[in-house]
Amino acid sequence: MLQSALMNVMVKAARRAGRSLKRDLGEIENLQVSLKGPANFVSLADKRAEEMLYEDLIKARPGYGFIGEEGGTREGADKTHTWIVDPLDGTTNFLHGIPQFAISIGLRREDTIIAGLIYNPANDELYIAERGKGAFLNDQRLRVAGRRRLDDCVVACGLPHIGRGDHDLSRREMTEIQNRVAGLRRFGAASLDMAFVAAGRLDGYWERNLQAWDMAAGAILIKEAGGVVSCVDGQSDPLKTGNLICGNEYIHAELVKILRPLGK
Ligand code: 2AM
Ligand code: CA
Repeated sequence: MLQSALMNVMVKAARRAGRSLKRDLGEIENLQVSLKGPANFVSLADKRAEEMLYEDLIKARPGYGFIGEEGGTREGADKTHTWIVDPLDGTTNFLHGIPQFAISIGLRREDTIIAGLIYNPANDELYIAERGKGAFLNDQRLRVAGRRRLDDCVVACGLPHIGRGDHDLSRREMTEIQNRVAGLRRFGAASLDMAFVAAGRLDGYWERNLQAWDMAAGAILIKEAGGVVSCVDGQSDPLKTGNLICGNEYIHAELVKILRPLGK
């Protein structure tokens, strides 16, 4: 297991915010949500979780910057370190009582992610990674899957929903990949899809129009598990472009080969 002062801070923060999300999930399941309706309730749940994470992370590392999905960017005195946080990734799943959502915490130093954590409070799966120290699920060291042939692979994607993204492009991508793989999945929480790639459960995953906080922690998990993360062009940093392909080196290359020409 990975033990460091930094990771202890991250794990403690995630577990506290996770307890809050889990309590709120219970409310959703009972459908006893506020008069304003479940969507409003969920946005309260993630704001509350983000404030807890902000409090704990900034208390432990005063001066670090903080980028959160809910509260935007908060600058710190230390310009080299920034927390990149999604307090509730997989919001739509959460809203529907589907237990596939997570807290995602990345720590960036200069331009490099140096630590990452993804925590699903619904099933208590905790994924952590630190640069040069490996990636872990609970106590277990992670390694990406070793498959080399797409037709043996289970691959996940994201799908744009109403009013977002390029639906035609997404359908073309799905058609191409569907024809080539053993199984295509759509789970709906980007951070957990990346965690599943790191854990070798998924052989690959791609999605467009993501944000840095969806991917920061997942990117270091996959790299520390021996996998490859890039933008759809096969090279650029997905945290900068918002579109992502990941997998082991073979499956990543196969996905890039199929998907890159379609986006043009
Ligand atoms: P969210 O649940 O925190 O919004 C769904 O395909 C995945 O994409 C989720 O991880 C979702 O994160 C993420 N995502 C990022 N930006 C999105 C957007 N503009 N619309 C829908 N999902 C988005
Ligand atoms: Ca998200």
